[in-house]
Amino acid sequence: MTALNSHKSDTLFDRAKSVIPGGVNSPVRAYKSVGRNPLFITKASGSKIWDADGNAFIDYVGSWGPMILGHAHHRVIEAIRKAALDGTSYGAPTEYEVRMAELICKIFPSIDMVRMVNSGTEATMSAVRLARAFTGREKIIKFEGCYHGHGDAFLIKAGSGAMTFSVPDSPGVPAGVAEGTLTATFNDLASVQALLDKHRNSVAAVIVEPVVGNMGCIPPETGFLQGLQSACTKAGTLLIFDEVMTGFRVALGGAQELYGIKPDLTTLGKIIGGGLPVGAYGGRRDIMEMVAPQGPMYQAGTLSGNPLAMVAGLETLSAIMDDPKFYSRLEAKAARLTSGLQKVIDALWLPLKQNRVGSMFTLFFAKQPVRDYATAAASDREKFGIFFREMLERGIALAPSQFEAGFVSIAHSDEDIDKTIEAARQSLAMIYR
Ligand code: KE4
Repeated sequence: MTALNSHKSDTLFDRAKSVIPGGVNSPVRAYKSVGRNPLFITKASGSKIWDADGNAFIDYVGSWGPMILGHAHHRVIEAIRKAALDGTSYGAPTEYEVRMAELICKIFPSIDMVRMVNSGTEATMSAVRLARAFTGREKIIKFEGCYHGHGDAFLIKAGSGAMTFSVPDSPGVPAGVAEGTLTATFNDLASVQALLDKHRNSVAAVIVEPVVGNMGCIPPETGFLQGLQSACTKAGTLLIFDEVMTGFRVALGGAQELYGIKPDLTTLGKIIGGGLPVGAYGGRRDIMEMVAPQGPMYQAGTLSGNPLAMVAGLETLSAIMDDPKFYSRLEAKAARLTSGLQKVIDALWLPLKQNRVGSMFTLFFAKQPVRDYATAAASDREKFGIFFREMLERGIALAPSQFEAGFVSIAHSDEDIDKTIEAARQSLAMIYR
């Protein structure tokens, strides 16, 4: 393969590193775990992105989830353009926020009220504070390898970039905060029950990625989510579904629609901002009424419910809902990809495993099925890095970490997908020759 010309990206990265920690504004973008400099992107459209050197790639990062329609969808761009002519932020309520809240409450039966914030991290931090305020309890249970943003309480055995860079327990988190976070094993109900029994009446909430994206994609095993819900109900502990990634992704109503669960609180983000900064938390009315100014639990944000983010999200959801076959079409695209990859794996007898839920997927360089942190962590990161680089050389931009999910958008064509499968066949044949 001819080496990718990335001269302009490399130059930009050198400049960036002298003024931005690690040269990036979010660690996983640095490509550190895949052994090359990051590409600096100049534009994107549909399923494609272009870097500073003019190289085009079929993109499976999709801004880490928001780009379910594909990049620069004309309806979203036009909505932002029009709204921007009326100003970019008022620091005052707008009708857009009411429409977004009404739409979320309509789509998610478990959500009676919702508060908009500016990121998934803000959403999960606020949801946990609210659970503690509502229950009067202090501890929370999360799952090893799950990632809920960079709030102190969550950087305990965290996934995503924290897992990628092996800093699952970040320095700077006070011991007192760390003590408040208990960790269980995903897909292992007994590990949850043991903690609830040991810390009886002191666990405010269990927070879970109902379909994990941040160890790579890991689906819940049959009965796991239902078991979580009943264990929480019995213990008087709130169940928080972190659907920042899965909301509107694995189904319009997220994982809770897919698996028939009504969590007490839900966090959302990504898709509901259409690519602009957004997050949200919502749930049972009796809980949400504790949030200021209606109740005593304080949470605020200068740009919460920003009009441009609202219109981008509203137009994204409207475009999805205008197509009654949207999710079946998206499923067919993702299934085409992973069944094509499976044919390559089987033909070459490769020790690789795939997980997929809807349009979230991960190819694990693992000999055993990946069902939790330990089986994910056993993946061959070095081989993944080589695979990532080989795919990039062939015009395919995967998520730059073994511990991230990839995303198929409605804009990915059969041609894109078939090209991806062929690139994977060539790359894997080279790695395992
Ligand atoms: P943000 O604060 O990054 O908007 O959202 C945090 C978050 C919360 N919950 C879940 C389930 C998430 O996946 C995320 C963020 N996802 C990562 C991708 N794994 C964002 C990418 C990044 O950190 O740059």
